[in-house]
Amino acid sequence: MSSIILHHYGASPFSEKVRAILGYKQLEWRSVLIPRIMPKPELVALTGGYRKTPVMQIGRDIYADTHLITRQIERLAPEPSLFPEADIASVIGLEQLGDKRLFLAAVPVMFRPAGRAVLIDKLGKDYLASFGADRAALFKGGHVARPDAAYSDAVLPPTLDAVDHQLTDRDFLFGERPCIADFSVYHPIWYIRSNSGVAPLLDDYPNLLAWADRVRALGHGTREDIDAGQAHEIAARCEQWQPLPAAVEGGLVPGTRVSVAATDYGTEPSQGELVSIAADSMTIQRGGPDGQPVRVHFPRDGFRVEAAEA
Ligand SMILES: N[C@@H](CCC(=O)N[C@@H](CS)C(=O)NCC(=O)O)C(=O)O
Repeated sequence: MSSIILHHYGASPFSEKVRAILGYKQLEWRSVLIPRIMPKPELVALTGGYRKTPVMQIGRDIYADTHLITRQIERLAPEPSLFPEADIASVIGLEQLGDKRLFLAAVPVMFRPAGRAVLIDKLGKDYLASFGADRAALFKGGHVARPDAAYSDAVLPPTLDAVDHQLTDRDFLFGERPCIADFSVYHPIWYIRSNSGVAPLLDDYPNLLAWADRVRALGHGTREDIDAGQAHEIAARCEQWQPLPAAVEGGLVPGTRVSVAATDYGTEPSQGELVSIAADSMTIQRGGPDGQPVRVHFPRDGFRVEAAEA
Protein backbone atom coordinates (compact mmCIF):
# COMPACT_ATOMS: atom_id res chain seq x y z
CA MET A 1 0.00 0.00 0.00
CA SER A 2 1.44 3.38 -0.98
CA SER A 3 0.87 6.11 1.58
CA ILE A 4 -1.24 8.16 -0.84
CA ILE A 5 -4.66 9.31 0.35
CA LEU A 6 -6.78 11.10 -2.26
CA HIS A 7 -9.57 13.40 -1.10
CA HIS A 8 -11.91 13.55 -4.10
CA TYR A 9 -15.39 12.85 -5.47
CA GLY A 10 -16.45 10.56 -8.29
CA ALA A 11 -17.67 13.18 -10.79
CA SER A 12 -14.61 15.46 -10.49
CA PRO A 13 -12.56 15.70 -13.71
CA PHE A 14 -9.32 16.77 -12.00
CA SER A 15 -9.76 13.83 -9.63
CA GLU A 16 -10.15 11.54 -12.63
CA LYS A 17 -6.83 12.89 -13.95
CA VAL A 18 -5.12 11.75 -10.74
CA ARG A 19 -7.04 8.45 -10.50
CA ALA A 20 -5.97 7.58 -14.06
CA ILE A 21 -2.34 8.37 -13.21
CA LEU A 22 -2.59 6.11 -10.15
CA GLY A 23 -3.88 3.47 -12.58
CA TYR A 24 -1.02 4.01 -15.04
CA LYS A 25 1.52 3.68 -12.25
CA GLN A 26 -0.42 0.72 -10.78
CA LEU A 27 -0.42 2.19 -7.30
CA GLU A 28 -2.41 1.24 -4.25
CA TRP A 29 -4.04 4.23 -2.58
CA ARG A 30 -6.66 5.23 -0.07
CA SER A 31 -9.75 7.19 -1.02
CA VAL A 32 -11.70 9.73 1.04
CA LEU A 33 -14.87 11.00 -0.62
CA ILE A 34 -15.52 14.72 -0.11
CA PRO A 35 -18.60 16.84 -0.92
CA ARG A 36 -18.89 18.39 -4.40
CA ILE A 37 -19.87 21.75 -2.95
CA MET A 38 -19.12 23.80 0.14
CA PRO A 39 -19.11 23.41 3.08
CA LYS A 40 -16.23 20.89 3.29
CA PRO A 41 -15.21 21.14 6.96
CA GLU A 42 -13.23 17.89 7.07
CA LEU A 43 -11.17 18.80 4.01
CA VAL A 44 -10.59 22.37 5.15
CA ALA A 45 -9.43 21.05 8.56
CA LEU A 46 -6.46 19.66 6.61
CA THR A 47 -5.88 22.44 4.08
CA GLY A 48 -6.68 25.43 6.27
CA GLY A 49 -8.93 27.02 3.63
CA TYR A 50 -8.16 25.62 0.16
CA ARG A 51 -11.37 23.98 -1.12
CA LYS A 52 -10.70 22.74 -4.62
CA THR A 53 -10.78 19.08 -5.62
CA PRO A 54 -8.73 16.92 -5.40
CA VAL A 55 -6.31 17.17 -2.47
CA MET A 56 -3.65 14.54 -1.75
CA GLN A 57 -2.49 13.56 1.74
CA ILE A 58 0.62 11.61 2.66
CA GLY A 59 0.76 11.19 6.43
CA ARG A 60 0.66 14.77 7.73
CA ASP A 61 1.69 16.36 4.41
CA ILE A 62 -1.15 17.80 2.32
CA TYR A 63 -0.78 18.63 -1.40
CA ALA A 64 -3.07 21.12 -3.16
CA ASP A 65 -3.64 21.27 -6.93
CA THR A 66 -3.00 18.51 -9.45
CA HIS A 67 0.02 20.41 -10.85
CA LEU A 68 1.84 19.61 -7.63
CA ILE A 69 -0.02 16.38 -6.78
CA THR A 70 1.10 14.75 -10.05
CA ARG A 71 4.71 15.85 -9.57
CA GLN A 72 4.69 14.49 -6.01
CA ILE A 73 3.31 11.16 -7.27
CA GLU A 74 6.14 11.12 -9.83
CA ARG A 75 8.67 11.63 -7.01
CA LEU A 76 7.16 8.74 -5.02
CA ALA A 77 6.78 6.40 -8.00
CA PRO A 78 9.10 7.58 -10.81
CA GLU A 79 8.37 4.68 -13.20
CA PRO A 80 6.67 4.75 -15.61
CA SER A 81 7.47 8.46 -15.93
CA LEU A 82 4.87 11.12 -16.70
CA PHE A 83 7.46 13.64 -17.87
CA PRO A 84 9.40 12.52 -21.00
CA GLU A 85 12.49 14.73 -21.06
CA ALA A 86 12.97 14.85 -24.83
CA ASP A 87 9.62 16.63 -25.38
CA ILE A 88 9.20 18.25 -22.00
CA ALA A 89 8.35 21.82 -23.10
CA SER A 90 5.71 20.60 -25.56
CA VAL A 91 4.38 18.17 -22.96
CA ILE A 92 3.93 20.95 -20.41
CA GLY A 93 2.28 23.09 -23.09
CA LEU A 94 -0.34 20.39 -23.68
CA GLU A 95 -0.70 19.78 -19.94
CA GLN A 96 -1.75 23.42 -19.61
CA LEU A 97 -4.00 23.30 -22.65
CA GLY A 98 -5.91 20.42 -21.03
CA ASP A 99 -6.03 21.71 -17.45
CA LYS A 100 -6.88 25.28 -18.31
CA ARG A 101 -8.49 25.90 -21.70
CA LEU A 102 -10.03 22.50 -22.40
CA PHE A 103 -11.35 22.00 -18.86
CA LEU A 104 -12.92 25.47 -18.76
CA ALA A 105 -14.40 24.93 -22.23
CA ALA A 106 -15.94 21.61 -21.14
CA VAL A 107 -17.76 23.03 -18.11
CA PRO A 108 -20.54 25.01 -19.92
CA VAL A 109 -21.17 22.03 -22.22
CA MET A 110 -22.69 20.22 -19.23
CA PHE A 111 -25.32 22.95 -19.03
CA ARG A 112 -26.47 22.73 -22.64
CA PRO A 113 -30.15 21.64 -22.58
CA ALA A 114 -29.37 17.94 -23.23
CA GLY A 115 -26.60 17.98 -20.62
CA ARG A 116 -28.73 19.79 -18.06
CA ALA A 117 -31.56 17.25 -18.49
CA VAL A 118 -29.14 14.44 -17.59
CA LEU A 119 -27.81 16.39 -14.59
CA ILE A 120 -31.34 17.04 -13.31
CA ASP A 121 -32.04 13.37 -13.66
CA LYS A 122 -28.91 12.41 -11.72
CA LEU A 123 -28.81 15.13 -9.08
CA GLY A 124 -32.32 16.59 -8.84
CA LYS A 125 -33.33 20.18 -9.54
CA ASP A 126 -32.66 21.47 -6.01
CA TYR A 127 -29.14 20.05 -5.75
CA LEU A 128 -28.34 21.34 -9.24
CA ALA A 129 -29.43 24.83 -8.17
CA SER A 130 -27.15 24.61 -5.09
CA PHE A 131 -24.34 23.35 -7.35
CA GLY A 132 -24.84 26.33 -9.69
CA ALA A 133 -24.74 28.79 -6.78
CA ASP A 134 -21.60 27.13 -5.38
CA ARG A 135 -19.79 27.35 -8.71
CA ALA A 136 -20.84 31.00 -9.20
CA ALA A 137 -19.19 31.71 -5.81
CA LEU A 138 -16.14 29.63 -6.81
CA PHE A 139 -15.42 32.05 -9.66
CA LYS A 140 -15.70 35.22 -7.54
CA GLY A 141 -12.48 36.96 -6.57
CA GLY A 142 -10.01 35.27 -8.94
CA HIS A 143 -8.72 36.45 -12.31
CA VAL A 144 -10.54 33.75 -14.31
CA ALA A 145 -14.19 34.42 -15.14
CA ARG A 146 -16.72 31.61 -15.03
CA PRO A 147 -16.61 30.17 -18.56
CA ASP A 148 -19.70 30.67 -20.70
CA ALA A 149 -21.20 28.96 -23.76
CA ALA A 150 -19.41 31.37 -26.15
CA TYR A 151 -16.04 30.32 -24.67
CA SER A 152 -16.89 26.65 -25.24
CA ASP A 153 -18.08 27.30 -28.79
CA ALA A 154 -14.85 29.15 -29.61
CA VAL A 155 -12.34 26.83 -27.92
CA LEU A 156 -13.77 23.33 -28.06
CA PRO A 157 -14.10 22.43 -31.80
CA PRO A 158 -10.62 23.61 -32.91
CA THR A 159 -8.95 22.07 -29.86
CA LEU A 160 -10.71 18.71 -30.27
CA ASP A 161 -9.87 18.78 -33.95
CA ALA A 162 -6.18 19.43 -33.28
CA VAL A 163 -5.95 16.68 -30.66
CA ASP A 164 -7.78 14.24 -32.94
CA HIS A 165 -5.27 15.00 -35.73
CA GLN A 166 -2.27 14.54 -33.47
CA LEU A 167 -3.61 11.10 -32.52
CA THR A 168 -3.92 9.90 -36.15
CA ASP A 169 -0.71 7.87 -36.14
CA ARG A 170 0.01 7.12 -32.49
CA ASP A 171 -1.49 5.58 -29.37
CA PHE A 172 -0.80 8.51 -27.04
CA LEU A 173 -0.15 12.22 -27.56
CA PHE A 174 3.63 11.87 -27.59
CA GLY A 175 4.01 8.33 -28.90
CA GLU A 176 3.68 4.84 -27.51
CA ARG A 177 3.32 5.72 -23.84
CA PRO A 178 1.06 8.15 -22.02
CA CYS A 179 2.53 11.16 -20.23
CA ILE A 180 1.17 14.03 -18.15
CA ALA A 181 -0.20 15.69 -21.33
CA ASP A 182 -2.47 12.70 -21.98
CA PHE A 183 -3.95 12.79 -18.48
CA SER A 184 -4.49 16.57 -18.58
CA VAL A 185 -6.22 16.47 -21.95
CA TYR A 186 -8.13 13.32 -20.96
CA HIS A 187 -10.05 14.57 -17.95
CA PRO A 188 -12.18 17.21 -19.75
CA ILE A 189 -12.97 14.61 -22.43
CA TRP A 190 -13.91 12.10 -19.70
CA TYR A 191 -16.16 14.80 -18.21
CA ILE A 192 -18.05 15.36 -21.47
CA ARG A 193 -18.33 11.60 -22.06
CA SER A 194 -19.72 11.10 -18.56
CA ASN A 195 -22.88 12.99 -19.55
CA SER A 196 -24.89 10.97 -22.09
CA GLY A 197 -26.78 14.12 -23.17
CA VAL A 198 -23.67 15.83 -24.54
CA ALA A 199 -21.26 12.90 -25.12
CA PRO A 200 -22.34 12.63 -28.82
CA LEU A 201 -20.56 15.89 -29.57
CA LEU A 202 -17.33 13.87 -29.48
CA ASP A 203 -18.55 11.49 -32.20
CA ASP A 204 -16.77 13.50 -34.91
CA TYR A 205 -13.37 12.72 -33.37
CA PRO A 206 -12.72 8.96 -33.76
CA ASN A 207 -8.97 9.08 -32.96
CA LEU A 208 -9.69 11.01 -29.81
CA LEU A 209 -12.37 8.52 -28.71
CA ALA A 210 -10.09 5.52 -29.33
CA TRP A 211 -7.33 7.24 -27.33
CA ALA A 212 -9.76 8.05 -24.48
CA ASP A 213 -10.65 4.34 -24.36
CA ARG A 214 -6.94 3.51 -24.08
CA VAL A 215 -6.50 5.94 -21.17
CA ARG A 216 -9.64 4.59 -19.46
CA ALA A 217 -8.25 1.04 -19.81
CA LEU A 218 -5.31 2.03 -17.57
CA GLY A 219 -7.75 1.81 -14.65
CA HIS A 220 -7.44 3.52 -11.28
CA GLY A 221 -4.90 1.34 -9.49
CA THR A 222 -6.03 -0.36 -6.28
CA ARG A 223 -8.27 1.73 -4.10
CA GLU A 224 -9.22 1.27 -0.45
CA ASP A 225 -12.01 3.45 0.94
CA ILE A 226 -11.53 5.17 4.29
CA ASP A 227 -13.43 8.08 5.85
CA ALA A 228 -12.28 11.58 6.71
CA GLY A 229 -11.97 10.72 10.40
CA GLN A 230 -9.50 7.93 9.59
CA ALA A 231 -7.52 10.29 7.33
CA HIS A 232 -7.37 12.85 10.16
CA GLU A 233 -6.15 10.17 12.55
CA ILE A 234 -3.40 9.18 10.10
CA ALA A 235 -2.29 12.83 9.97
CA ALA A 236 -2.38 13.20 13.75
CA ARG A 237 -0.41 10.00 14.37
CA CYS A 238 2.25 10.60 11.71
CA GLU A 239 5.61 11.68 13.12
CA GLN A 240 7.59 12.39 9.99
CA TRP A 241 7.48 14.95 7.20
CA GLN A 242 7.88 14.30 3.50
CA PRO A 243 11.26 15.51 2.15
CA LEU A 244 11.15 19.12 0.99
CA PRO A 245 12.58 20.28 -2.34
CA ALA A 246 15.57 22.66 -2.14
CA ALA A 247 14.59 26.13 -0.97
CA VAL A 248 15.18 29.20 -3.13
CA GLU A 249 15.13 32.91 -2.30
CA GLY A 250 11.40 33.66 -2.20
CA GLY A 251 11.31 37.10 -0.60
CA LEU A 252 9.64 35.89 2.63
CA VAL A 253 11.56 34.52 5.62
CA PRO A 254 10.67 31.02 6.89
CA GLY A 255 8.59 31.31 10.06
CA THR A 256 6.65 34.33 8.72
CA ARG A 257 2.90 33.98 9.12
CA VAL A 258 1.61 33.87 5.55
CA SER A 259 -1.52 33.46 3.53
CA VAL A 260 -1.50 31.34 0.34
CA ALA A 261 -4.32 31.43 -2.20
CA ALA A 262 -5.01 30.35 -5.78
CA THR A 263 -5.13 33.30 -8.17
CA ASP A 264 -7.49 31.90 -10.84
CA TYR A 265 -10.64 30.67 -9.03
CA GLY A 266 -11.40 29.04 -5.69
CA THR A 267 -9.27 31.67 -3.99
CA GLU A 268 -10.05 30.80 -0.34
CA PRO A 269 -6.70 31.38 1.43
CA SER A 270 -4.86 28.96 3.71
CA GLN A 271 -2.84 30.53 6.50
CA GLY A 272 0.13 29.21 8.43
CA GLU A 273 3.84 29.67 9.05
CA LEU A 274 6.02 29.62 5.97
CA VAL A 275 8.29 26.56 5.98
CA SER A 276 9.99 27.10 2.63
CA ILE A 277 9.67 28.29 -0.93
CA ALA A 278 11.18 26.05 -3.63
CA ALA A 279 11.43 26.54 -7.39
CA ASP A 280 8.08 24.86 -8.09
CA SER A 281 6.26 24.76 -4.75
CA MET A 282 5.77 26.42 -1.40
CA THR A 283 4.96 24.96 2.00
CA ILE A 284 3.22 26.24 5.11
CA GLN A 285 2.79 24.59 8.51
CA ARG A 286 -0.38 24.94 10.55
CA GLY A 287 -2.47 23.27 13.22
CA GLY A 288 -4.48 20.50 11.56
CA PRO A 289 -7.21 18.25 12.90
CA ASP A 290 -6.78 17.59 16.65
CA GLY A 291 -4.37 20.53 16.78
CA GLN A 292 -1.48 18.39 15.49
CA PRO A 293 0.74 20.15 12.94
CA VAL A 294 0.28 19.55 9.22
CA ARG A 295 2.20 20.95 6.27
CA VAL A 296 0.28 22.16 3.24
CA HIS A 297 2.15 22.31 -0.08
CA PHE A 298 1.05 24.46 -3.03
CA PRO A 299 2.46 24.93 -6.53
CA ARG A 300 3.99 28.38 -7.07
CA ASP A 301 2.43 28.66 -10.50
CA GLY A 302 -1.15 29.89 -10.02
CA PHE A 303 -0.83 30.71 -6.30
CA ARG A 304 0.04 33.88 -4.41
CA VAL A 305 1.86 33.95 -1.06
CA GLU A 306 1.89 37.07 1.10
CA ALA A 307 2.51 37.99 4.73
CA ALA A 308 -0.74 37.49 6.64
CA GLU A 309 -2.38 40.44 8.39
CA ALA A 310 -1.73 40.23 12.14
N1 LIG B 1 -5.88 23.85 -10.70
C1 LIG B 1 -6.66 22.90 -9.93
C2 LIG B 1 -8.09 22.84 -10.48
C3 LIG B 1 -8.97 21.91 -9.70
C4 LIG B 1 -10.45 22.13 -9.98
O1 LIG B 1 -10.87 23.10 -10.64
N2 LIG B 1 -11.26 21.22 -9.48
C5 LIG B 1 -12.68 21.37 -9.55
C6 LIG B 1 -13.35 20.01 -9.51
S1 LIG B 1 -12.81 18.98 -10.83
C7 LIG B 1 -13.12 22.08 -8.29
O2 LIG B 1 -12.33 22.29 -7.40
N3 LIG B 1 -14.40 22.45 -8.20
C8 LIG B 1 -14.88 23.04 -6.99
C9 LIG B 1 -14.93 22.07 -5.84
O3 LIG B 1 -14.76 20.86 -6.01
O4 LIG B 1 -15.16 22.54 -4.72
C10 LIG B 1 -5.99 21.53 -9.97
O5 LIG B 1 -5.25 21.26 -10.93
O6 LIG B 1 -6.16 20.75 -9.02
